[in-house]
Order: sequence, then C-alpha cells, then structure tokens
Amino acid sequence: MGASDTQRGPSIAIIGAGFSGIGMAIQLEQAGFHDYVILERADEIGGTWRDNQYPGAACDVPSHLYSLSFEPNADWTRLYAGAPEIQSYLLGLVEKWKLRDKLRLGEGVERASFDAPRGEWQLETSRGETLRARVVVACCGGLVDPAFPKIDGVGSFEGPAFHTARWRHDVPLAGRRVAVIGTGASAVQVIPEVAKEAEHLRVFQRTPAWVLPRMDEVIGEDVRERYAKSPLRMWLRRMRVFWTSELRGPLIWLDSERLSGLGERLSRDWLREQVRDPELRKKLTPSFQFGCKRILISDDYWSTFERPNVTLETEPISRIVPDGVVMQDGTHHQADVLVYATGFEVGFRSAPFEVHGLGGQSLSEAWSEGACAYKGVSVHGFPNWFFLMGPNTGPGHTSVLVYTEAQMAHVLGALKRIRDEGLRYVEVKRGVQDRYNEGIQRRMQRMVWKTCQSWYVEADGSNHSLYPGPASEYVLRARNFVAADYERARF
Ligand code: NA7
Repeated sequence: MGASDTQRGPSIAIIGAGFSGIGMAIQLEQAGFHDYVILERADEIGGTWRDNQYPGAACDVPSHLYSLSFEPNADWTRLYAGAPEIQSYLLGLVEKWKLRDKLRLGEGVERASFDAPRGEWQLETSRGETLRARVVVACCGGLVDPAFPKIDGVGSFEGPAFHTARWRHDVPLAGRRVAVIGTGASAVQVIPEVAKEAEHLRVFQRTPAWVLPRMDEVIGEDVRERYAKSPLRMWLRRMRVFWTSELRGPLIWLDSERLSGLGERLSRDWLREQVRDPELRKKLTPSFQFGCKRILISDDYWSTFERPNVTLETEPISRIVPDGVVMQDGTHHQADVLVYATGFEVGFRSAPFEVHGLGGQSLSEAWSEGACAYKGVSVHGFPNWFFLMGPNTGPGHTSVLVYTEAQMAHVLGALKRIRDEGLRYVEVKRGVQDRYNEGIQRRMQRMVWKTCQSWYVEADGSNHSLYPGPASEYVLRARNFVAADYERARF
C-alpha cells in the first residue's frame, strides 16, 4: 500500500461519464477522494442525454426528481426537461466540479483483470494503454447500444436510415415519406414531432403500449426564482414527486388484476379522449397487463394518429427492402427515410467487456445464468469492483437516479473502509450475495413483469433488470456498506 492510500484513499477508475459516472465523481470530490480518473469511450460526457437528441427527446420522470439530490437545479424550464436541457445540466456539473481534468474521453475499457497480490485492477483501454486502479466503479449504463430489429434486409434500405439514439439532424423530413419502426418510450416522443414535419408518416407497431397523459408544463421564471432562493421549497417539490411515484408504484408493479385494472381504465379513458375512430382505437389498445412493459406518458402520441398524414401499420413486418418495408401479407410501403425506434441492447444483463476477477474467473461466466450482484453493486469473486445501475436496480415507476445515489453511498462506504483499515480489497461474501438474489427472484414472482415479454425479462422468464419493490426500501437496504457482508483482505 502506498502512502497515497492512507492519506488520499485508494486510486479509483470510474468507467463511463453518464449521469452515474459524473455523479460518482462529484461524490468522490465531496468525500475527499481525489485520486481518480473517468474513462469514457465516447468523445463527450452525457451518456443517454448525449446520444438521445431526437426531436421530442425528454425524460419521462419529472426533472426535479430526475436530477442529483446533491446538485439540485432551480432552473428546469419544464416539468419534464428535454434532452438538450438535461445534457446542459450535466455539462454544467463537469465545469463546476472541474471534472475535465479527470476525464479521459474517447478511451474505452476493453479488458479488466484483478491483480490480487497488489489488490489492484489492470484496465486495458482502447488506446492500447494499461491503467492501474485499486478500485473500479463501473458506470456503464443499462440502455446504451442501439438495438436493431431482427428483420431480413435491415441495412438494405437505400435512403437515410438511422436509430433514434443516433438521430441524423442533417436529414430533412419536410416533404418526405418517413417510416418509424417501434412504438416504445422513444417512439411516443419522436412520432408527434416527425408527424409535424413529414409529408407522410407511417408507424410500424408490433405491440401497442399503455399510455397515460404526461401533463407537461412550463416552469415559469417566477417559480424558478423562488426555487433558487429557497432550496427547501425545491427539496419539498422533489419529495412530493418522489412520494407520489412511490405510492403509485404498487399499481404498476404488482401482478394484481384489480390494481392494474385502475391504470388500464385511466389509459383507456385517455385513448378515447385522444382518438375518435373506434377501429384505430382497437389497434392502439394493448392486450397485456398494465405495468408489464414500461408505461408510456404522452400528451399527443395517440392523437397524432388522427392526423391525415399519419398511418398506423399493425401487420408484422416481413423484410426491409431498398425503398421501403414489406409486410407479411405482401403489402409494400415505400419510404424516403427509415427511423428505428427499436430500443437498446440491455446492458446490465451481461459483462460490459471482458472482466476477470479472483483466480482469473470471468464475469461473463459468473453471469452465464443471469446477471446477479449484491444489492446490484458488488459481485463475489470480483473484489474492489462496484457497479452503478447494476443488475436488478432499475425502477418501473420512478427515477433511476434515486437508486444510483444509494449505490454511490455504498461505494463511498467501501472506499472509507479500504482507506481507514488499509485493506487490500473487499469482496462480498458468496452466501450474502446468494441470499440477497434468492430474495429478489422470490419477490419477482409477485410482480407483473413476468406476465409478458419485454426487455425487462430474459427468454427464460427471469428478471435481472428491475428491483421488485419500492425505491425507498432499496435505498434503505443499499446505501450502507455493511462490513460484515464483505471479506476484508489485508496486505
Ligand atoms: P423500447 O421501449 O425497448 O421500445 C422498442 C420498440 O421497438 C418497441 O415498441 C418494440 O416492440 C419495437 N420493436 C423492436 N423490434 C421490433 C421488430 N422486429 N418489429 C417491430 N417493432 C419492433 O425502447 P425505447 O428506445 O423506446 O425506450 C427505451 C427505454 O428508454 C425506456 O424503457 C425508458 O426506460 C427509456 P415490442 O413492444 O417489443 O413488440
């Protein structure tokens, strides 16, 4: 152990500069851990909010909750801030905390291996360098890499074709026939915007979604000034949003037809208000239980289908061809621009890259039957390695950042132990991790998510994405680093 370990704490590598990586770095600064770097494979920070800049992109959680509690922002201009505003918030934090000095942009980690005698991780990066850090905090995000549908001919379209997370702002839509595949969370935001510009918009729906009104609103300058003057007022707003979602949570996540019936009724009423044509309404009505897939919120998604320049297709797609889309019934729809609103490869399901822990064991092998971690944060066999937004820490009803902040507190607890006791490493105990995950999967049986197919669940029906309970409960369980749950190895 070097002198720096006892004085400044162990050296740390944060992987990823999205919301969780930036938040973790600020927490390290605040706690006095200054010996760290942030590796980011892209050329700019921001993660989701750097990548998702399609027209209409916004967070579907109110911004006063979808922001860091230790960096409240009085300046949100809307209840649901748009992607550019969220990205500015993150860029502002980087400047405020002078994180640019710690950032290594355009440098991804390709392989990580643990050097047990030294209690140190070796990280091989995309620049061909090897970095050493005592502790790693993997902040790689859950929904990062765009997913393209497994349809014949993907890639054969001759016009501009792009994913919502890689929006081509250089492609004009005015006067053109645009095809959008997908009707998930990104689609409901982009479709109303594309419809305003395109000559004709054709939406290809595989599964209709339950939608509720978003009721977005502008936050006026007077209100913003009041928040700036009174942090307490702003905190109370955050608490109001948080506890409202907590109370609504069971309606969304429990496998109870009585409870989900309430949400279904609200959504059906909203559909009736937005769409007059009964045939169209039928096509837009889901058949799966409310809450099983993410509930979408929008003030203008359904009503967009009443526009004369918008058509909804519900026949399954057979293949993509150079000039459009061919359906299974043989109908050929021509298009000039093709947009994939088809979601993401789910990241917290597998190792983000090659990771080798104690004895050279690989994380992919450890997770071959499903990704499991203790409180979503640490994995037996992989000492001094912590995940933010790891397995089973996603919410279906509230801000993911609430969970992430609890994970940051857990990591800080571990760092303090390592520093104060001069430890070589901490490693979560196998039994502790197994008991935790058995409990998670047992509770999963009462949750609605098992009743349909979605990105939340694996092909075998197991769920390694979401936390089966209230966020407040997760926070109480996860935020403390309980030393007894970990093996502590000394030099
Ligand atoms: P989602 O929510 O995963 O949505 C993807 C959409 O793409 C969804 O409607 C899918 O239909 C559709 N899809 C995928 N493959 C196909 C094929 N082959 N044919 C037709 N349609 C297809 O991703 P988003 O980007 O909208 O949102 C991701 C998350 O970001 C969201 O949950 C929030 O947490 C924020 P399906 O429903 O699978 O039938």
